[in-house]
Amino acid sequence: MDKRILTVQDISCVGQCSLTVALPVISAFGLETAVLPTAVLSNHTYGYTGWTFCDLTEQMPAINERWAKECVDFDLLYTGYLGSAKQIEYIKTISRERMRAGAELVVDPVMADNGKLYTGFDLSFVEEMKGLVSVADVALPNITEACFLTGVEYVDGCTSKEYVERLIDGLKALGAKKIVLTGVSLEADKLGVAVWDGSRIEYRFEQLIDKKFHGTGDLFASAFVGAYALGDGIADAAHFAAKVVVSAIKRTIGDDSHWYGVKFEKALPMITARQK
Ligand code: PXL
Repeated sequence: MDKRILTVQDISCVGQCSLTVALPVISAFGLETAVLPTAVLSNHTYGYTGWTFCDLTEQMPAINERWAKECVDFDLLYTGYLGSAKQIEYIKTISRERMRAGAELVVDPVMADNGKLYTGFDLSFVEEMKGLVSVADVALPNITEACFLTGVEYVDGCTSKEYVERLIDGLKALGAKKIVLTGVSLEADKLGVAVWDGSRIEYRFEQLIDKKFHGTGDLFASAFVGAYALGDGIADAAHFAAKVVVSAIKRTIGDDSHWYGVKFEKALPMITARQK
């Protein structure tokens, strides 16, 4: 039987992030992808001056009830940007009730970057997110999110293995079984991931491109989920996802009008090429 993925995150109608990235990217792996939108926004909240926000929290139990009647189930549940802290409780229920045997919960605790929480998130949301990370099979934070989750101070730019391992230890203590920590830099010209696979830490790096783009975390997580669901080991899946992000950034970087996201569509052929 083919794998069926459920991804839970917002629809930002414009801005190349969250569901408008996850759905095409995971589908490009040849995987069936179902969605549970957490909110609908006119555009994402990073760099725009305002946005509309329609919270879909109470749709979640209603949709889950329908799915229960139709016996809908999933092989992997991947969560991203949430619309409210209450959604965490509903996701835990869906994860208990809608998963096939052996299914995994991948949690990207989307809430912060560059040392700061995103607009709309506060420390009480961080506390709730710790509860979701505690039941994750794979937690996928960036360095800033890992700092908020573990209480370790944020360090910008190059860090040490000792610092990275302190973050990983903190995430393990929360209960995450496997960890993919993104945005790791140990040398000035390299950026990559630190992966805890449940027994050891592995580092994978790509050339640093010294320009930040919005939505790359969602692109990374979506490409990771696709590769992981196809059977790649966790470090290989993370490394493939990093290559997808680098490719999308390279296709975006010369176009100054394209400030709101990356041209991930240009990287889709390297994903469809993997279809089995
Ligand atoms: O890429 C993360 C993200 C997703 N969705 C919305 C966002 C952000 C980050 O700011 O604002 C609505």
